[in-house]
Amino acid sequence: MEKTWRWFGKKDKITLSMLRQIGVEGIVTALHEVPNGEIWTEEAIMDLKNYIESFGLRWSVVESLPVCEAIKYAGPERDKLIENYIISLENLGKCGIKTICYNFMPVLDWARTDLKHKWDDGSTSLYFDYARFAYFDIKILEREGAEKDFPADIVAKVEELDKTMTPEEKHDLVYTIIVKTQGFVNGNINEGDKEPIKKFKGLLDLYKGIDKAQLRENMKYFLNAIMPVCEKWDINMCVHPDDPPMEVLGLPRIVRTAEDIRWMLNAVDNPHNGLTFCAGSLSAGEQNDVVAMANEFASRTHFVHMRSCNVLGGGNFIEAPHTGGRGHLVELARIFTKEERRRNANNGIGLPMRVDHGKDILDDAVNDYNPGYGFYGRMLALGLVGGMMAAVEDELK
Ligand code: DNO
Repeated sequence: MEKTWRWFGKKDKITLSMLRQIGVEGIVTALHEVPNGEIWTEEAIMDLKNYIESFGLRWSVVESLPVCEAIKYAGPERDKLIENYIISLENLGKCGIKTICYNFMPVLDWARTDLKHKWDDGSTSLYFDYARFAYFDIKILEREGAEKDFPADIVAKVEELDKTMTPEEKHDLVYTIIVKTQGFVNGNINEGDKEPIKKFKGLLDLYKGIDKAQLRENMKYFLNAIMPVCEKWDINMCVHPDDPPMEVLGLPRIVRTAEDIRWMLNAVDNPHNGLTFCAGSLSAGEQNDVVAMANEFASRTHFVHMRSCNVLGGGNFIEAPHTGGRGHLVELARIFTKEERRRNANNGIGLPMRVDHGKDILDDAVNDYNPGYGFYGRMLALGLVGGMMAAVEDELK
């Protein structure tokens, strides 16, 4: 697999020359300054591409070309937004960038409740505490009917928490769930937004009456509309699984399970409609057998995220070191390396892989990196996963 790295553009403190030194081959990035829904021009794409190439690297993957909410909930402006999306794809195709990651999660991209969960050794990981998430939903958003979406023991924990949560803790929880984890991925709420909770509730309202079946229809509509431009430029679309792979905040989520992925690949049965195999997101769901899913979906996987979670019971999970957890990354390295060889025999296209989130170690804690995207932790993870890949290459000789 091609060793890639998520880089947040010229403003990223982690520079391309640093990445060259640690064995990165390809870059995963986006035109982060372009607001969702606007066209990515050929000039802007070429400018960034040339910059990346001037460091001896390749722009391997776009993560993400965001899909606007109105496309997801089928608002009146959806066709215009899809038209813009197609023009952006066309421009990317012209510039030779052909692997595009996106997601179809309503309102909330990934969710965590704690960005600095401590391990005994002093390092920290991202963490999801189901009861705290329920607290946000029931007590802070005060979403109508939210209690009914949680098991009784979680609702009881929420009542307990309510006795002790300080205003600072409440503020941190809101900031973590809807601001800090969202803004940098072109999310809906950005640093400095006034009244983020009000804005967030307004977004949730857009999905009233949209159930799983309707969201699936809307995804199918979107995919059918973009397939011709993907075929024209040999672009592979790869949907990112829902993170975590569960329903949240009363919103439907449709890329959570093997059954969901099977549905979406079959609904638009075109090789350009593919998957980002995010082992981290998938392994956070107890229902998911990650290795079985990798075997089943390898032929439609166009991008791999190597990361692993430990499920802790009661809906909680922690991001594990890359050698541990339910992601079984060694086996995934085997499966996807074999898949890459099969494809190389067919058409010479390599399979890009990035290590996803690392733990925060060493100086990561003092640098204000985007959550999950520290330098040292990811460098260590790349070393670990790179070692797995080298061992697999050796096995397959
Ligand atoms: C978080 C990421 C997600 C992902 C998008 C893809 O760290 O995994 O934000 O990039 O969902 O569209």
